[in-house]
Amino acid sequence: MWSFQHPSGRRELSQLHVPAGRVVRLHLTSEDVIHSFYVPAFRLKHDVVPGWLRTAWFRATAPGTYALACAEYCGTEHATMRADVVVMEPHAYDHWLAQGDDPGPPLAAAGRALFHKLDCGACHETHLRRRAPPLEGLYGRPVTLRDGSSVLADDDYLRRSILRPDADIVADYQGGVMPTYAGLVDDDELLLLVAYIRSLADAEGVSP
Ligand code: HEC
Ligand SMILES: [Cu+2]
Repeated sequence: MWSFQHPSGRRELSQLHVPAGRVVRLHLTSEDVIHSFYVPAFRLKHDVVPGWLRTAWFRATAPGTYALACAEYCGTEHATMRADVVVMEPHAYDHWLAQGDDPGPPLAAAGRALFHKLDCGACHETHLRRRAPPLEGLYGRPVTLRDGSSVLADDDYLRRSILRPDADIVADYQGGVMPTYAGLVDDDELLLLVAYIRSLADAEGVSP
C-alpha cells in the first residue's frame, strides 16, 4: 500500500491530499520491492526502489480526485496497490493539514530530535567543523569528495552518507570516523533525518 507523511507530520494511507497550483515534492522509498508511483492524469511515473531515496515533483492544476497506481508488477497484491490523489484548493488543503488526530511533530522537528537522540552532533555541531563537515546549507549543493570527484547532495546522497559513510568521503575529512547507522535507523527514521538536514539548507535560503 501507499503511505504518506506531510511535512507538517500528518500521515495518511492510500490517499494523498495536495494543494492545487503549488509544487508538491515527493521523497519516495520502498520497504520491500520496486514499485512505481504512477498518476496517469499528471503524466507522472517514478520508480520507488528499496535502498534508495528518490525525489519527484508535480504541480496539479485542477481540484479533483485522481487515480494513483503502482506501475511496476510487485507481487500478488500489485493490482490493489492503489490510492487517490485528492487535489484541493490551497486554503482547503491548509485547513485539512491543520486537522486530523495528533499529526505529531513536523518532519524536520522530529528529525532534529532524532539527530540529537543519536548524538550526530557530537561530530557535526558547527563549532566542531574540524571533526565533521557542517550540515547547514549542504542539501542541494555539490560536494567535493576526497578522490576529487563531485556529487550532488540530494536525498539519496544523504541516505547513503548515513548508512554507508565510507561510500563517499568528503574532501578534507577522514574516512572511518563516522559510524554506520545501518540497522540502527529504519526507513521512516532516515526520512526524518533527511528532512532535518534539508531544513538546514532552507534556513540558509537555499531552495531544495
Ligand atoms: C564520530 C563522528 C561522527 C558522527 C557521530 C556522525 N558523523 Fe556524519 N560524518 C562524520 C565525518 C568525519 C564525515 C566526513 C567523512 C565522510 O564523508 O564519511 C561525515 C559525513 C556526514 C555526511 C556527509 C556530509 C557532507 O558534507 O557531504 C552526512 C550527511 C552525515 N555525516 C550525517 C550524519 C548523521 C545524520 C549522523 C547521526 C545519525 C552522523 N553523521 C553522525 C563524522 C560523524
Ligand atoms: Cu506494484
